[in-house]
Amino acid sequence: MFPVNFLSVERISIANQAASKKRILEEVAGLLATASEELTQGNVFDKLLERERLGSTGLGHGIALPHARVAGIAEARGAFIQLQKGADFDAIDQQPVDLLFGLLVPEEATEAHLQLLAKLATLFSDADFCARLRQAQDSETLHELYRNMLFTRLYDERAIALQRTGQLGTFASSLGQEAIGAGVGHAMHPEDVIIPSFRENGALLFRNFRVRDLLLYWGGDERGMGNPELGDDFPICVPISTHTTQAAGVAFALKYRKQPRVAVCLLGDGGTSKGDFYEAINLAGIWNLPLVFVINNNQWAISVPRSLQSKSETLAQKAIAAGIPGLQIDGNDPLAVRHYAGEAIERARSGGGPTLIEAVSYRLCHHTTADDASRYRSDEELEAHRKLDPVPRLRAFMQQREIWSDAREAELIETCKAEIEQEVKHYLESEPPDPQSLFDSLYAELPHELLPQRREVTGGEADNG
Ligand SMILES: Cc1ncc(C[n+]2csc(CCOP(=O)(O)OP(=O)(O)O)c2C)c(N)n1
Ligand SMILES: [Mg+2]
Repeated sequence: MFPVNFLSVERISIANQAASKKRILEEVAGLLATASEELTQGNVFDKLLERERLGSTGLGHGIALPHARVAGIAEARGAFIQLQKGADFDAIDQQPVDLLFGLLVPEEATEAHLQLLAKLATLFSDADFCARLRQAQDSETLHELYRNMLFTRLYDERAIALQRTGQLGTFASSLGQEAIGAGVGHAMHPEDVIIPSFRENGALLFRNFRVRDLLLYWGGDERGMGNPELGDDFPICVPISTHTTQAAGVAFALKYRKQPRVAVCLLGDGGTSKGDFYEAINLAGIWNLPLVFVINNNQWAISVPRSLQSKSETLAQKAIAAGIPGLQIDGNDPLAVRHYAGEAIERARSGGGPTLIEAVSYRLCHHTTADDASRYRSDEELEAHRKLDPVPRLRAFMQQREIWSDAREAELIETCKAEIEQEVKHYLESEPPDPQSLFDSLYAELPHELLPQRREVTGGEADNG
């Protein structure tokens, strides 16, 4: 074994960068080649291949860029770039391509090494690349993110089984998008306020929402969102984008009270077509609100694909109209989500105003249990995206760093399942809600015409008058 820390494998989305992808790659390769002239003593990339480590990243078996094969930076230092299998370097500008960029650094990074990192960061217009790499070293963060993602996946599976056996209402899974909920939830402070839509199970589970609450909610029981432990967090919002203006209101209140707290609002790609969304980002901008919007661009809004949703090249650029920062990130990379959500949240907390983040992911599930996606999307598309699944991706990354093992995986699955079963038991054994509660949370004062209906469900005489 050679003495390196395998710091990070980054899947950097360069699909929407203005500059030519080919030019960026050529510059990266050139930079590595020059650096290696001074420092190379061995080819780390070859050593990695020898150990078949790349094959186990879960990020796709790639081919090395010929230029980058001279990427070793001294015995234990190096960098490599890898293209998705089958990618044609000359045609790269026409292809949506995943670029895999890895860095190997010694335990004590030298100045030369950090300088190289900084230069690479500039090329990717990513000034915080180094910070992100440092974060990738933090095993505790990785374990917390992974536990949340795995737990969310197992909870989803169980909820779908309950729905299919008539024990739960319609349910929206977050399969394939777990990195978004995990990264955002992890970045929030307990005193912040989440204003969620319905696909952020992981973010909710990082807060005080319990599985039993979520199941009650999807079982049609409002008590699920009534747990006093939820504090100021908002309930799940199914009406599309109506919560975005409410989020602006929440953020205004936090600012007005001079509280160092941040409102975080999650929505889908389809939600960005609503007028409410434009109003909300406009207010957030002009009032410089402590508000972070995170769009889960899972490429579909029920059966409407992203390509028919908006002519806008990215959803992130909608921020330009509101005069606020907007960025598009890889939503299947939990470290990227954690980093950029954290940065935006802390900027908002310190008075720096709102941010719009577009996290690009893919809905590997049906829209909800009431949907059959095979009627409108191809198996090929689904299979292609399955390869980018964030859960095996993070697991492979941790295994590669030797901070995860099959035994730990089995143990974690077992504890998560046991915890979920406890919660399911609570849910199934809950007393049914009082029928009159149907009327209680909708209006401050019940309209006159609903009074007779309320009396009817409480067992009183029907009153038609
Ligand atoms: C105001 C409103 N209109 C229509 C619907 C029906 N509806 C439920 S989900 C959905 C699509 C949402 O797509 P997106 O915003 O991309 O979120 P995703 O479901 O993909 O997470 C629609 C139109 C709704 N819930 N609310
Ligand atoms: Mg969507």
